[in-house]
Amino acid sequence: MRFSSKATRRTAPVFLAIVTGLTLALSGCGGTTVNSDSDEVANSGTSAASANPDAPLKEGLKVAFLPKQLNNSYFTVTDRGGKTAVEEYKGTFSEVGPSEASASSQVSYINTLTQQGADVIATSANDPKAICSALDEARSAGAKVVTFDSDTDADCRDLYINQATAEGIASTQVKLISEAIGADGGDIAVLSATANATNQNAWIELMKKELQKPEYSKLKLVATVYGDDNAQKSQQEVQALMQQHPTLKGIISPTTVGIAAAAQYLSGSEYKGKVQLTGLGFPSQMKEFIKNGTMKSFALWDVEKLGYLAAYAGAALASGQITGAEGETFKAGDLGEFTIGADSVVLLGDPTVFTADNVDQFNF
Ligand code: RAM
Repeated sequence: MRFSSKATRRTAPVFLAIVTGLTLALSGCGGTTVNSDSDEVANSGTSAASANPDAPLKEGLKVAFLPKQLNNSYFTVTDRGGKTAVEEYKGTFSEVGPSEASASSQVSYINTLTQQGADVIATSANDPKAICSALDEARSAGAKVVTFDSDTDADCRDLYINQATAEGIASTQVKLISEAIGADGGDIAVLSATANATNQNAWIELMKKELQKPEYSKLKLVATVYGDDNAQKSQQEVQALMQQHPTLKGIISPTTVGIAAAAQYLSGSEYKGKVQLTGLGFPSQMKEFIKNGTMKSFALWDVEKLGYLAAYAGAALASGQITGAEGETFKAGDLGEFTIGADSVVLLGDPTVFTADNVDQFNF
């Protein structure tokens, strides 16, 4: 047993209350109706009526994890969670992927997986559209496609496993930078991953909305730059930001690679403790920068559980337990039961905020 958290029943973001009610209603009548208001939920090409919640998980499933890029420790951890799950249900786990996170770098890997007859492809997409036709071919050949972390357009996959609501991720980061800078506010910038990343782009749009709230009227977003989830490029971008915006008061980096690179740069510079930094990072990587005064807080979710959940979702699809339709439920090993929400999205949980008070308590 790997995870200690209690079994929870999760649903998609905004629709929590509605979907919970709907789920109860649906389970009373077979539990497999597709929401006809949404074009996107009918994406699996499989009739919702064909789901058999009692079908056993198949053994011997070929499950491939295809991250944005291999040399990013975030995906080492998601994929480790995926491997644990696949071993639990006696499938064959593999991990393949590019060394850089450019838009189409995943296409050739998908094509190979299709040729090899993968049953499940679990992927964090570098671009919402660039891999869609390759995924279409994979699905036509019989593979189930689960996106996690960074989604494609909804009609390119069977399910998306969302780490936390995009609204929650965005509002948390804006709140943290605001608290770190203090009441006087000032100019801020975003150091993102790649310019095409579905997940970061969704968060940035929502951060912009959040910044329009009256309580953030003294914060002004002056630049968004892209480090491409490459440590060296991310540091160069921070350096350039500081040259172009000498009055900058804070940086939000919604990427584990970007925040670590920015912290490294700031901690060795004249800006340490003067230019605030927050975003999404690993406690194990970021705690030294909390302790040395470079930053005060940051956030993330349970990355290993994200991969574990994605692998179980893929097996539930490939075993016919679910089709990806809203309201269906499946069990994800130690994590318990999950309910599919609107747009075929499954929500892992809430982000955790790390500060000097708790950063030592986490081992990832
Ligand atoms: C990087 C990747 C990933 C993102 C995390 C927070 O590792 O861009 O997609 O979710 O940061």
